[in-house]
Amino acid sequence: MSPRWRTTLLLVVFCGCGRVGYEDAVSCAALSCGEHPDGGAAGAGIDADGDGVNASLDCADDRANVFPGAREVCNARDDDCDGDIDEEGCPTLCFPRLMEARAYLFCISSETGEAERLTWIGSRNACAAYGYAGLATIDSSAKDVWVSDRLGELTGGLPLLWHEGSDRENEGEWMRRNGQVFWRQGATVAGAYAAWTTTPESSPNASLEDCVSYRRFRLPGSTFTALRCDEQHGFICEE
Ligand SMILES: [Ca+2]
Ligand SMILES: [Ca+2]
Ligand SMILES: [Ca+2]
Repeated sequence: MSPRWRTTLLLVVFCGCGRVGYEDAVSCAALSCGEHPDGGAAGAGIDADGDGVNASLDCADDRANVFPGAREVCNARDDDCDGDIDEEGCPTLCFPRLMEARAYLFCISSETGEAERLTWIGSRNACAAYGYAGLATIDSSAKDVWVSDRLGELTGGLPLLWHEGSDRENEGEWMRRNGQVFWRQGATVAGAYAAWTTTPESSPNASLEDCVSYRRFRLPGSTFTALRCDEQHGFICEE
């Protein structure tokens, strides 16, 4: 029996939902429909992360997206508490890595092949489909170094990879999805982090190159390159 169907069956029994679809099973696990096998009402007792599952049944009571029956995301973690990590598999040539307990997914080319290449928006959407919040926010020197090191480990090449940031809305004002502006009219915004190889304004095509990509260089600090958003590349997701 596949892990997904094993999970579904477990949850149908577990919650008594009487439904068999995987999404139903997930919503069942989110306690739309019943009681836990300990006889307690759903959500009763200690539930530090507020995911509706008692600590006694939750393999990570400090993570609201981890509980029995949760979606198993490709993230180097056991999300559904069945003891197996990423048993549903990962997208082709996408590799999960953890930085300070936060998961990142590197979808890249490597010696063995190439991950799906997508536009910047397509990459954002793919990250969401893979269970991530969006593209990676590379907003510190420490994270830049960490990403560079992971790419050194994962690929011998220097692929261009989409990450978070664009000036699509206001030309010259580079913003991440969290609303943080990190570069404005030729200068790093105070307290923000930017690491351009060459500054976006210096390109003759600056008005067209509105999305930021990452390329590992010998030294972090010069890893950002502005590209046209409809170019197709690998990408880095962040939860
Ligand atoms: Ca949890
Ligand atoms: Ca699992
Ligand atoms: Ca997982």
